[in-house]
Formats: sequence, structure tokens, C-alpha cells
Amino acid sequence: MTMERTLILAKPDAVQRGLLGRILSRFEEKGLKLVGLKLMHMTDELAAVHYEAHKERPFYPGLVRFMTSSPIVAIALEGIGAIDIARNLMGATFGSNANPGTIRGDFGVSNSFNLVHGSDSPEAAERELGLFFGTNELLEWDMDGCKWIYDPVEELGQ
Ligand code: 3AN
Repeated sequence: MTMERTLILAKPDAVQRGLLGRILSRFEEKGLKLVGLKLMHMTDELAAVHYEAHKERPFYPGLVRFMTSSPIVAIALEGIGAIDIARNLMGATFGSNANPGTIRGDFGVSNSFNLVHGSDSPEAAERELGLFFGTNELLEWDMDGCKWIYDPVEELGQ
């Protein structure tokens, strides 16, 4: 397992429903380190690049309409195995069948609005972090609690 960074988006439904704090807390409580945070509008241009892989899918126009309709929050997280850990915290794609205990399972029921996006591979994470953050917007900082989140010798090699 290597130290990874991942991009999470709190989607318009999460921001409009006042769930941002609770969603951020899930990631913080787990032990993932916040390295970037930005409230923003997703432009049509950014949506087209971010969702490039889905552009032939029938749901694409609705997805872009939803994602550009209201502010989102881009969240960059860091941790050992952070990409899969974050996706497990998010749960299955839609709230209707996501497990209780996950963000989507606890906060949503929709088959279109699903509160969060999370990068699904190291390649996607690198690409997506570059779309939403400038390099100087992703911070390097020491989280003091880190030595109680990871075994410093076994996991951090200190
Ligand atoms: P996940 O976000 O769980 O990785 P994917 O990769 O299957 O899900 O889909 C990417 C995004 O496309 C999802 N986050 C969801 O917002 C949207 N999406 C997927 N399928 C549908 C659908 N049938 N209707 C509306 N939106 C969809």
C-alpha cells in the first residue's frame, strides 16, 4: 500500500442539502488528511473534460446539467491506500442500494443524485486532481495526529 492522493467532489445535492460538513467529517474521522479544499462552480468545459469517459452514455446530458447547476466542493485527500478507502466510505454508486454506514447509503436515495464523486484509480486521481487544483493549492503539511493514525515504524518507515 502506498501513500496516495485522491479527488473527492461534494456534488451540488450535498452542498445544497447542507451535508458538506458531515461528509467531510467521514473522511477526517477515518484518518485521511485534507490537502486541498475549494468551493467552486463546475463549468460546462470542466464537466466535459472530467466526464469525458461518459460522454456517449445516455445519462451524460443530465449528469452535466446536475453538476453545473449549483456549487460543488473539491476535496483533495491523502493517505495510505486513500483511493480505495475513500470509495469504500462513499459506498455503491446510488443511495438506493448503497450500504448503510456509507455516505451514499446514509444520506441519499436517488438514482441520479449521489452526493459525492471519488477518483477510482491512481491514474484517474492524478488526472482529476490536476483538473480541480493548481499545484500550489495542494498543501504539504504535517498532521500531528498522524503518529496515532499510522504505526510510525511499520507504516511510515520513520
Ligand atoms: P461511481 O461514481 O460510483 O464511480 P460510475 O463511475 O459508474 O460511478 O459513474 C460515474 C458517474 O456517472 C456517477 N458518479 C454518477 O453520478 C453518474 N451516473 C452513472 N450512471 C448513471 C445513471 N444511470 N444516471 C445518472 N447518472 C449516472
